[in-house]
Amino acid sequence: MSDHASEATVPDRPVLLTGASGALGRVLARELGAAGWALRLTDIAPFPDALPAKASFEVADLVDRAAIERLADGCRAILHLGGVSVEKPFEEIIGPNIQGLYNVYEAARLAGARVVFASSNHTIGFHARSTTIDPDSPFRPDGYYGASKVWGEMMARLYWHKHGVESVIVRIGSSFPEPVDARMLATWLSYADLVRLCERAVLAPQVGCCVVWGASNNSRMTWWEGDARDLIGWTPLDSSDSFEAKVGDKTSGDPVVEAHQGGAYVKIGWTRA
Ligand code: 15L
Repeated sequence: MSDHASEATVPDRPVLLTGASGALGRVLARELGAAGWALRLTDIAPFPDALPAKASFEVADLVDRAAIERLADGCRAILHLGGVSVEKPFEEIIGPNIQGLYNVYEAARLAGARVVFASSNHTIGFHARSTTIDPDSPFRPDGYYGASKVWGEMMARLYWHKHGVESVIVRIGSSFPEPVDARMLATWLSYADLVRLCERAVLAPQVGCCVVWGASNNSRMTWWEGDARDLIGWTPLDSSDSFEAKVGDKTSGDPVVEAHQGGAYVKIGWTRA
C-alpha cells in the first residue's frame, strides 16, 4: 500500500480555481468537479461550460484583492492557473501576473490555504536542451511571461518561509490535447496527468514549498529531474512516445530556438547579434 493510499480523495474544504475559463482551467473544473470536489471557479472571462454539481463561478479580476480574498475565504487550496499564460508586452503582464500573485498569496495566508501555482518551463527557458537541470538550477526566464512566473515562484518561497503558506509549484511544460511538434515530445503534459498532478498537489498531507516538473512520462524528457513528485505521490502515466512518428520531425529550423528548452519563446523580442 502506498503512503498516500488511506487519504481522502475529496478535500475537506472548497478549492478555489483561478483561470477557470482557460483551456487548462476548464479541464480541471470538469474533472475535479466530476470527482465530487467543491469548487469555486473564477476568471476574468465568463465560464463557457455547464457548472459541475458542487461548483460556483464568479467573474473576478486578479488585481482585485478584495474579490480574491473573499473567494479564497474558507478554502483548503487555491489552484492558481489565472493570469497571462503566454509571452506578452510587460504592461499586460504586470497586473495579473505580478500584482495578482501578491493578491493570491495574501488571500492564501488569510484563508490558511495551500497554493498550487501553475508555473512554467519559461522560468528556465534559456537552459540548453543538451543539459539536465533540477529545481535548484538557476532561473533563466525567456521573456516577461517567464520572468513573471519566477516572481510567482519567489512569492511561494517568501510566503512559505515567512508565513508557513504551503505551495506546490508546477513548472508546466506543454499541456495540450497532444504534442504538436518535436519539442513537445519532451515537454508534453497530458491533460489526465495534469489533473492527477493537481489532485495530488491539493491532497498530499504536507508539501512545504516544493517544485514538480509538469511533463508526462516522455522518453525524450531528459531535461528535467529531481523534483518533489514522490513527496506529493504523483507519477505521470501518459507518454508522448506514440506521437513520435507524427511530429518527431516538426522543428522550427531556427538553431537558437532548437537549442533552448523554452523553444520559440526565446526568440520573441530577440535583439542579440
Ligand atoms: C507555457 O507556459 C504556455 O502557457 C503554453 O501556451 C505553451 O507555450 C507552453 O508554455 C510551452 O512551452 O509549450
